[in-house]
Amino acid sequence: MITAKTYQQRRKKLSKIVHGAPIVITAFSAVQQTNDGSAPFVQESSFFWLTGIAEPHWQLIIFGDKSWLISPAKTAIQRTFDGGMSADEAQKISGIKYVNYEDDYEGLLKKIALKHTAVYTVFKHPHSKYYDFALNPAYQKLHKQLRPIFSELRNCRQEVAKLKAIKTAEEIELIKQAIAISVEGFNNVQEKLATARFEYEIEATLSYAFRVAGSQGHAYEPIVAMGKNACTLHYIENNDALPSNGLVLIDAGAKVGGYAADITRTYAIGTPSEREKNVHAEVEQAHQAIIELIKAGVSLKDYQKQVETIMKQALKNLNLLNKPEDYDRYFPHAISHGLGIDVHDSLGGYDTFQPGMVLTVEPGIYIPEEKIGVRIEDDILVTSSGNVNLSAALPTSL
Ligand SMILES: [Mn+2]
Repeated sequence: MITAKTYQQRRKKLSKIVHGAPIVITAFSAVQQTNDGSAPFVQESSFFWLTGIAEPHWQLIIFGDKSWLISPAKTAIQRTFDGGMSADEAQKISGIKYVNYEDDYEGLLKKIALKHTAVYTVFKHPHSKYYDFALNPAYQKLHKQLRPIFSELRNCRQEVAKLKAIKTAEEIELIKQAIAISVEGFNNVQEKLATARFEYEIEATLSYAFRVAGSQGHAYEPIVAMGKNACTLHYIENNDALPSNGLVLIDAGAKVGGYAADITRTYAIGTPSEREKNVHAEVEQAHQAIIELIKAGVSLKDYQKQVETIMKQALKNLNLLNKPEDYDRYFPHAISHGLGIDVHDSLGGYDTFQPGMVLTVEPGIYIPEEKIGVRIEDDILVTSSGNVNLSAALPTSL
């Protein structure tokens, strides 16, 4: 559990980095799923990291050593249907003394703007122009509110990301719990493989295991993909029949206290072909070799270079590297990403691995023309002397 004291320390650190300038961070808005129904809510990760509040429509103001939470205005009817956190509860979780209501929000910002004309806030993700979905409207809404009040809006996304990238002991504990529950789910899946006939049976096994163990459920849409489906990297339908002989790729992780696990295994069903076994063996070997590269102080550029050497060798051993573009063709995604509140967390823009970083290592080889896709993914904690594979309890074998 993250204590109110920790949230206070985080706000203090961020305030110090921007030299006491005002910071306004918004919670995400709840968004429509269909007709009169809202999509399951997931909080904006910077807001969650600074407050611990997992409800939509709140705002956080930090100015020097003072912080305010702005509670969304709710009608009595909205409260009856949706509940909603009280000021007392919000204070207890976040350690913020001042909880204001939406109606005096602008007045407070205007008072602050008299003392400081520039304001820091989190801008939308720099890669968001490549997303094929609508962004949460909260960022835009907040910027519209701030623009007439402050003369300058400054982006502190990178500063927050840098702080968030180094996990504290209490965060690592939550990630470990999420991993332990995920490992249990994968163990149940292995028992189920002999009788399961459809991908969704494996998904259901994981969902049951994650919830019955008390986690918040899946940290992201789980992937259960046989043969050809495993070559579609974001395949989440999980509706196809499983082969009687072949492979199934499973990418899933539970969420505990807002923190994610992210694990992938590729398992045999019946008797896989020699080729399938060879692809798995190459990925497994590369996975182990890549994990061994990680320790504090190693530059991320060097890491990337060595990963390329290892993956090229693996592809060569499988006769898959005949021209340079084959590399991206058969290994089309990143080897690693940070892990935390966001499943794809930032590594904070550091040049070298830092103690306390948690990241995935997930080599994969995908051969659509042979209907074979293999990925193995573990969650790695960087330490000063090397690393700890937090998901090592789950064997990587077929
Ligand atoms: Mn991943």
